[in-house]
Amino acid sequence: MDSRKICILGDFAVGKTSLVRRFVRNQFSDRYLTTIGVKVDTKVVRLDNDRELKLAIWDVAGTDTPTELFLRYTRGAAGYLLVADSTRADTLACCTALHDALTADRRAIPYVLLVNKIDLNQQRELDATAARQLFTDALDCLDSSALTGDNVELAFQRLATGILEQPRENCAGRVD
Ligand code: G3D
Ligand code: MG
Repeated sequence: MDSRKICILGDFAVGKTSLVRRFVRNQFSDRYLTTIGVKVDTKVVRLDNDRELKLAIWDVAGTDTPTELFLRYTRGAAGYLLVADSTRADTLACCTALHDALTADRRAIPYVLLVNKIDLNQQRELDATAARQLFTDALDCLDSSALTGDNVELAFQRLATGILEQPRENCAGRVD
């Protein structure tokens, strides 16, 4: 089966680890440690026309700024999820910094932007409509919630579809 590396990127505590947990195990937990080091989960996504793609999802702590470590860990990725927190508008600036660093480091690769924690509507400072103005080259900008599961599956599906639609010579991130 075709397999690709993807990364989940964004500022501290925006919900990266929670989104991966929701997607891979359909769980939400508020009792686990902040990610220490690298965690790689894999999951097979089923796309239209019965196509399948195995995603190796890299979730790494301490990559909220575009350091050398950040660039090293994203190398070989075929795509990424960029996550902001709807209750903290400033987390979008982090997404911009990470996106710009990645774009400068190599060819642009497909990504989906998520404005997460959309369930916290009383504290909302930001939504996907606002984010879309800034991230015009994103495959999609979606509001999401790792708590309710809103748009989590869809985000990974959109990314997987976008990766498979890449031209053949641009097949970064193969892990098979
Ligand atoms: P990170 O991996 O990006 O650092 P985490 O973020 O997944 O560790 O999540 C940080 C905190 O936000 C956690 O709370 C987690 O439960 C919460 N969280 C993540 N996603 C959502 C969401 O969609 N909705 C809500 N309401 N909370 C979310 P704690 O309290 O453990 O720090
Ligand atoms: Mg984490």
